[in-house]
Amino acid sequence: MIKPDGVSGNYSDDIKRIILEANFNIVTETLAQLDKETASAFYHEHSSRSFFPHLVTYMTSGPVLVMVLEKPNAVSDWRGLIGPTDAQKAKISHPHSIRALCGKDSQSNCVHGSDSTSSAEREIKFFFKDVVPGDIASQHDEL
Ligand code: RTP
Ligand code: MG
Repeated sequence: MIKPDGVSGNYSDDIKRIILEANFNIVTETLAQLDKETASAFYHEHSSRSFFPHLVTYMTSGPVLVMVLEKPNAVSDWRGLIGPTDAQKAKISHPHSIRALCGKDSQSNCVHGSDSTSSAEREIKFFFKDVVPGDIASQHDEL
C-alpha cells in the first residue's frame, strides 16, 4: 500500500517502477480514501498502542493506493524493499529502500507491507473481496 503521504507526494509512479524492476507482478490495484472505521479495522492489531489515534489520522489524511503484489517470496522481498518502519533510520541503514526515498519519520513512512503470509491473505481480502489469493505459502514465503 502506498500511504497518503506517498500518494500526495506523487511517489506512486516511482514506487511502481521500483516494484516492476524488482520483478513483482501487480495483480490488481485500487485507489481508496479510508475512513476512520476502515483504517482502525485495517490496523486493529495496533489499537492499544499510544500511536494508534495518530496512525488513524495519518491513514485517513488522503487517498491510499492499495496493490496486490505477486512473486516468489513476495512478503519478505517487499518488506526488504520498503526498509525499516522508521524512515529516518531507513535513510541511514537502507538508503536505497522505498521508505528512505519517500518517508519522513517513524509514522509517515509512505508505504505499508504485510508482515506475514497470513496478514497478506487477510489484507488482500480486506480490500479485494473478489480476489482469491493463490496458495501464498507455496510461493516460498513462510514468515
Ligand atoms: P506497516 O504495517 O504500515 O507496513 O508498518 P510496519 O509493519 O513497518 O510497522 P508497524 O509496527 O506495523 O506499525 C504500523 C504503522 O504505524 C505507524 N507507527 N507510528 N509514532 C510511532 O511511533 C509509530 N510507530 C508506528 C507507522 O506508520 C507504521 O508503519
Ligand atoms: Mg505492520
